[in-house]
Amino acid sequence: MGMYESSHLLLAGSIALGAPTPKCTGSTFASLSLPNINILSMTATTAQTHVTKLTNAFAPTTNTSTETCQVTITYTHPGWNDTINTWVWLPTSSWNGRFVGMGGGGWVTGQQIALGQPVSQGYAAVSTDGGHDASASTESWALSSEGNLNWPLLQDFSAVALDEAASLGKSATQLFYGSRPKYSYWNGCSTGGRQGHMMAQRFPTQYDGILAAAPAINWDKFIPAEYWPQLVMGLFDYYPSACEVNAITTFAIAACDQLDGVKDGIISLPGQCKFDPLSVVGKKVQCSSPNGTLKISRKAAQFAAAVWAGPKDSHGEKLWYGFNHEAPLTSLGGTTCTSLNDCSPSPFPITADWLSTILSRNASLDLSSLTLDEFAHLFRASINEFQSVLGTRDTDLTEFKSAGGKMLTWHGMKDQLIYYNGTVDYYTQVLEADPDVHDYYRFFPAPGVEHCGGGPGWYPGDSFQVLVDWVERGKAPERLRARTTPTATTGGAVAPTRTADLCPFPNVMTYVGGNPDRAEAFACK
Ligand SMILES: *[C@@H]1O[C@H](CO)[C@@H](O)[C@H](O)[C@H]1NC(C)=O
Ligand SMILES: *[C@@H]1O[C@H](CO)[C@@H](O)[C@H](O)[C@H]1NC(C)=O
Ligand SMILES: *[C@@H]1O[C@H](CO)[C@@H](O)[C@H](O)[C@H]1NC(C)=O
Ligand SMILES: *[C@@H]1O[C@H](CO)[C@@H](O)[C@H](O)[C@H]1NC(C)=O
Ligand SMILES: *[C@@H]1O[C@H](CO)[C@@H](O)[C@H](O)[C@H]1NC(C)=O
Ligand SMILES: [Ca+2]
Repeated sequence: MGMYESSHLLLAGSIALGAPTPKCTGSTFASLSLPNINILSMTATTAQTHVTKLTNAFAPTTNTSTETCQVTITYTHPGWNDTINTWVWLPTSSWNGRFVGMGGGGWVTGQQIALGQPVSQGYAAVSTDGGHDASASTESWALSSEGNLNWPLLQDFSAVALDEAASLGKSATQLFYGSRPKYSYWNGCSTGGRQGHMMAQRFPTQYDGILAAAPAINWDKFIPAEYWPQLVMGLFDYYPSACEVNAITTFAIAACDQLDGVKDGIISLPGQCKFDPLSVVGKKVQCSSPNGTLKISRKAAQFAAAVWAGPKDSHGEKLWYGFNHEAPLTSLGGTTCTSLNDCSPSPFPITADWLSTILSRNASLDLSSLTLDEFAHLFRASINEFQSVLGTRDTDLTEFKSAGGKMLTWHGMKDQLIYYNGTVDYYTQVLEADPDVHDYYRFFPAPGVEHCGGGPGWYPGDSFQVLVDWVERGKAPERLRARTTPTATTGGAVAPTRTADLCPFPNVMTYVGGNPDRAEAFACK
């Protein structure tokens, strides 16, 4: 943090020297343009940006109020009938000379609200709605009329608006401060992680550094695969309560916890866990809301085994990965219950929308009677129609490498929404294509961490600053410092914060002895 502060002052000082006071008016930005767009409107207003919520990599230690020039650019691609809002926020004083693009989540391309934190840290920042509002239903924007996909908006969400946001944002930054950003970064998790990979793959010169966590790459495969737990319940005609499913997960963690050498509720070596859920059939479990006692059923055990194994078609052909044993199964395998033995399906909305609205072009399609063959058919349609649109898995990063880019990815092994092995799969293929990938793209598995955070594991909260140091000081992260969340409780007591250094894949964070709350107890092997 100390080094960061001094570089911050240095850059701000060098830019302030002799520069005129920037004016936050429409005329300052009047020359903004791109050859393929029509700007419909543009506003620039000065406002105070208040940041109180301490989230993500930019978490400030105190509440901040930053005078900001907030620019909103509304534009269309002629002939596409789309309307995109792109927001550029520029701190009026103490700009740190850097620019950052902020990613979205789920179906959300990006939101203005994401810009507060980077602005409070001196960054010029951009985000875009990609042509659809964050709160809009999938049907309302992804279908242009009944039975017809809105392909332009899907392309905007996938890639097009992201590239333009970077170009417009950097130009606006230059027009405001009189110089281009010295360094440009991407910061995103989930959809934001996919977007970061998209930038590296398709627009390799836009960002010098990319933080792309728990990436929603392989979208064409993992999104339909997210429906698998619901399909399995339908095929078994058994809808287990969250209590029953979570109890099986708890048994699995208990059985495999020690395999990594430390009994801490985390499975750091997932490949070694051979827990058989049938071994806990008949075990009694105490439940609350709904209250009662149940015995683990054979069907619930088979459900867990099928979800851990991952989706397969009726010939037993593997379609995608399953979950690690420590990942909660109730986010995708959700049910709503009136009592312990009266539950109904509650699919995760993104995968349900994907199968109905996107793949079947019918938002009201009834998925509850989907057969295995129909599911496999939709899965293949998803690959055929969307791999090039949203798959985001070009494994040739040569251009990003030549441009001098650096990309940092981490993924929680307890991720309950995006199958962790999909990131392993992608990184392994990039590594096969270029044995030197380590020089510019590193992937850090995070044991015990859920989707983009949460869980008992070690969260790498300093990742963004680590990336900045890699880009600007050539300080490549050999390990990634991470900490457990102090609010995690064990037996009602506040658990101590544990520190560890995550290891770059394919190295494995390995317990070597000593106090397992301290980083020295682990090595990368
Ligand atoms: C920060 O702002 C929040 C929300 O306005 C407020 O509840 C909190 O007390 C503030 N904290 C400090 C340290 O000022
Ligand atoms: C353009 O999109 C709007 C909704 O944003 C819609 O009302 C209008 O019919 C569309 N026009 C054409 C020509 O498709
Ligand atoms: C994930 O991949 C590893 C090998 O890389 C394998 O051991 C493990 O079984 C896979 N897990 C799932 C859930 O597919
Ligand atoms: C469930 O049990 C808790 C305490 O064990 C109790 O407070 C609650 O009222 C019960 N709820 C129902 C619906 O019985
Ligand atoms: C959409 O699905 C619903 C429910 O299955 C069906 O009634 C309707 O005809 C379908 N619409 C189209 C356009 O196929
Ligand atoms: Ca353990």
